[in-house]
Amino acid sequence: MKKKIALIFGVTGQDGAYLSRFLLSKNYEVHGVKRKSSSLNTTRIDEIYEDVNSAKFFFLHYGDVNDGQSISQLILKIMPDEIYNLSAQSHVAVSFEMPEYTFSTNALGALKILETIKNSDKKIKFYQASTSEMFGSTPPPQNELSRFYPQSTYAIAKLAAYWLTINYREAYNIFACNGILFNHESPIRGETFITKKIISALVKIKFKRQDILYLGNLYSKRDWGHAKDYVKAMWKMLQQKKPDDFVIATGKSYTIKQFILFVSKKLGMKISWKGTGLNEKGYWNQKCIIKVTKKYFRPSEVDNLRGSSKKAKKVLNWKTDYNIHSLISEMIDHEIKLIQSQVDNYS
Ligand code: NAP
Ligand code: G4F
Repeated sequence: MKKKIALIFGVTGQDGAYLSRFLLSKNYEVHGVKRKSSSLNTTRIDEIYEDVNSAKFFFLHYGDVNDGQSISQLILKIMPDEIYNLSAQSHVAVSFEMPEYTFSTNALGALKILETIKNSDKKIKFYQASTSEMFGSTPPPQNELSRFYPQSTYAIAKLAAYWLTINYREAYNIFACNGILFNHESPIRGETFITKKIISALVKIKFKRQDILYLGNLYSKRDWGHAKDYVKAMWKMLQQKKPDDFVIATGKSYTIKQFILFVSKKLGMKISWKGTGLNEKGYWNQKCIIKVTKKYFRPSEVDNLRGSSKKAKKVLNWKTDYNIHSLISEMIDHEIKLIQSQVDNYS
């Protein structure tokens, strides 16, 4: 049987790496778009090349979604069956510092891909990486019918891409879907996102490689799942008879402080808290190891995200293999192995 061809924008990111592996396991030929960078940015997918079986069906191309002409040429050359647009300036806090770049990449990037699909002779299916951030200040539980009230340029740009996806589906009969994914994490999550930042720092503090962890708002709530479970939902959306939009979430949410508690318990570190607001501090073995700093607060915050994936469970038969505790354990094990390998390299 002829292999299906998938093209992934954002292949070098957390989800791009998991989705590549998943699609290769489903017998796809996978093409990924990577940006030109001055140093290596393919660490998350390097292993795929080292695997002789998957490397034969895995191809990388240079590209940037801000460069419409090259993106269009690439799509028309590869002529994929499915396109997954995972590319984004994906950090909410950074979008307050780089609003124009974020808007261009996250909104116009999707438009450039959709325009090419519209003008192509082939019926190319399209997945758009939409986000729970679009719900912003709408209280939980959030589902496909909840009101959008974004709180950052990141989320506003994603909302534009969300509506472009729906408009191109309705106006031009394109098989285009929005996956409205809540936070999902993994050992290969970017270092500056909260889960990875906390786990990496607490492991380093325990092994005496770091003294203090600086954080912002400890009281926002997030619904955290595992990226490995979430990329399966992306693929399932494109295998349906009709294109549609789906919320992907665990249905459980915790504050940042509760997340710290789960991690510290697994590490056998008893953290006690003193003070409030910017003076709140976390102590371990009588030493201050966590401090709150204004620097990491956002001009506007999304306080409470907890999604309902009833529709995805029913229509896609989407199931999860992980919960927050197995997610944290896997992330901790990964950080400990990293530290141990550094010790081995120097001994
Ligand atoms: P990520 O690790 O930050 O990956 C983002 C990817 O986009 C990277 O491969 C990055 O390349 C690429 N990229 C950035 N700017 C680009 C550009 N101008 N042209 C082409 N590629 C570009 O993000 P992720 O966690 O895997 O998330 C995947 C997608 O889902 C993102 O769109 C994100 O906004 C969205 N999302 C994520 C979550 C979550 O909790 N993880 C939840 C909802 C939605 P470099 O490696 O070169 O930087
Ligand atoms: O881990 P975060 O940076 O993720 P955030 O802002 O929820 O965005 C992530 O999830 C979205 C889906 O809901 C994606 F669309 C997006 O691409 C990204 O993957 O922050 C989580 C929470 C926030 O409330 C933030 O204010 O943690 C709070 N926080 C407190 N201190 C911090 C810090 N966040 C970061 N990154 N760093 C801190 O020091």
